Amino acid sequence: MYCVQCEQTMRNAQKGNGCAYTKGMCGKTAETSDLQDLLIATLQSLSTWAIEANTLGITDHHTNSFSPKAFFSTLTNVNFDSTRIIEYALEAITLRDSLIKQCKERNTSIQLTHPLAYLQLNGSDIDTLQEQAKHFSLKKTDDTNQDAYGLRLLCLYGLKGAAAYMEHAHVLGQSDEKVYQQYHQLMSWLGTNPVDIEELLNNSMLIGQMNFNIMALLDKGETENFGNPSPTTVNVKPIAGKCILVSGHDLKDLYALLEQTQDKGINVYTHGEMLPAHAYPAFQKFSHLVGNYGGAWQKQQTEFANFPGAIIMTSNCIIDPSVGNYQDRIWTRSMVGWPNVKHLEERDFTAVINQALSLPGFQHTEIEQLITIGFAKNTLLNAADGIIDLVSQKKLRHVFLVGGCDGSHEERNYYHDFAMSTPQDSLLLTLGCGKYRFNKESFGDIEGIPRLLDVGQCNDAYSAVMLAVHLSEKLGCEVNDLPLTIVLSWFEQKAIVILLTLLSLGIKNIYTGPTLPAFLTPNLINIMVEKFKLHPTGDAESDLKQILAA
Ligand code: FSO
Ligand code: SF4
Repeated sequence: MYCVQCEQTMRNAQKGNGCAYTKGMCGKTAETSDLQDLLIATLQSLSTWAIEANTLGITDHHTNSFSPKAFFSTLTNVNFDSTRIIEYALEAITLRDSLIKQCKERNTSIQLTHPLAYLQLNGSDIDTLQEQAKHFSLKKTDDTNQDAYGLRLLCLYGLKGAAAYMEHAHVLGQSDEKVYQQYHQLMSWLGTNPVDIEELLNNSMLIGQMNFNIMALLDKGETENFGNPSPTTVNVKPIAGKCILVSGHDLKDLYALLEQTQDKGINVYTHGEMLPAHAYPAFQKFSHLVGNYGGAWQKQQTEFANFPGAIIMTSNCIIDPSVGNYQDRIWTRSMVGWPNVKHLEERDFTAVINQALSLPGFQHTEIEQLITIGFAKNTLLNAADGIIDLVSQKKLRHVFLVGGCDGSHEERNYYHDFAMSTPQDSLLLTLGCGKYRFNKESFGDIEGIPRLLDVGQCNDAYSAVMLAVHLSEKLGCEVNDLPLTIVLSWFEQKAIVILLTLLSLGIKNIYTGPTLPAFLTPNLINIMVEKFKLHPTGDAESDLKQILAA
């Protein structure tokens, strides 16, 4: 196996970075990791023919939407089940062959030279396919061009993040043929192992720009389906009664579950990235959506173990449930998978509901603790004039966006320390699961505006960008001239594509950590620092001083 896609990857100065033995730090086995490499090659083959089919006037929405969903299964902490990865690979080849057939019907002499155009799987059993997968390993073989290799990985992981957001948008009824075509172009191009540094850098920016359009689609999907979020208080303590916990990013799953649990005597709790649901009007009609439980994903092995009901993982991040012995109480949905954990392909939650009714539920109601969320695009844009007033009255010095992913490493306390040290005359926007480092602390307010503004999920970075663009338009300046600093914590590939999106928008002086991606060479890091004025995070206090002094 070779995987270097996330922040917690193994780092070794002598042997090189990356999880490369029998199991990754996340628990992904060599078998699943290898099969995921093979799946990516099949998807690149599929994309190659999707482009060709498009030029011949053939568009297949099922094929277009299948690819990002299958690709999503290869992100960190999504799918650890080898049999499901094989199913996706087999489906990719079936869809690809169907496209070849349709293309040949329109152009009998069609012949492609792409190295993956005619990729065939050597069988359908795990051992044979794992053997075949070795030919598609992401392990670097060409030591003479490490920069190109690092950039290929940057593009691959950025594309993975974009694919995840495409799937989230698609679930909410949003897709765009132009985006699908751009995605296929980039997937197919990457399958040729490009080496030109400039082309790789340019295409990494294209991936970022594409993702901006995808995040706009996702925002549209969320608000058209569920309304515009507004500031809302959420209880973060348990209430006595039967219970179901819903984690991940898929609001549609949560909505379906709430409909199916109405009048069943079950309290539903959000976990992790599902927290923003409470702020949408469509969810506020459900009185049995009672609160939010637990912290960020890395705490699930103890928090899920102590949750006395059923648990649904609608997307990332799942980790080994056997550690907390709750593998019988956790259910996966969509592209999520864990071996021998029950999987729901459809939104019929009957079995989960019956299980929750058979489990004890919380025995006591704890004293309520409320947090405030719901500062997404509309609310932020409406607050823009007030923010400008506060700046002109010198009551607001700086706006920080401290967000992204959380993780288990201790260095991530940086984000807590940074947030807690921000001065009283500053606002603190946050999003993603990184906020759990500080979202239960008190930050006070400035003239009635809470200092801590929870924008939503990681993809709601779109809302924060729109606020920045809106403020710069109103003030007649560049986004980079605003008293605004982004402090990003990255863990997995969604965060990589958000970083690429911000860089492609020309946003400079982003602080990012807690460590830099292990797949970037020192030379590439220098390019990032010089070209984009990217700052690796250091010490919270010094970074804050440096930002405020600038
Ligand atoms: Fe977190 Fe996991 Fe949103 Fe990520 S739950 S780490 S960037 O998958 O998706 O913030
Ligand atoms: Fe290692 Fe991260 Fe890959 Fe898991 S996802 S195998 S922890 S690099």
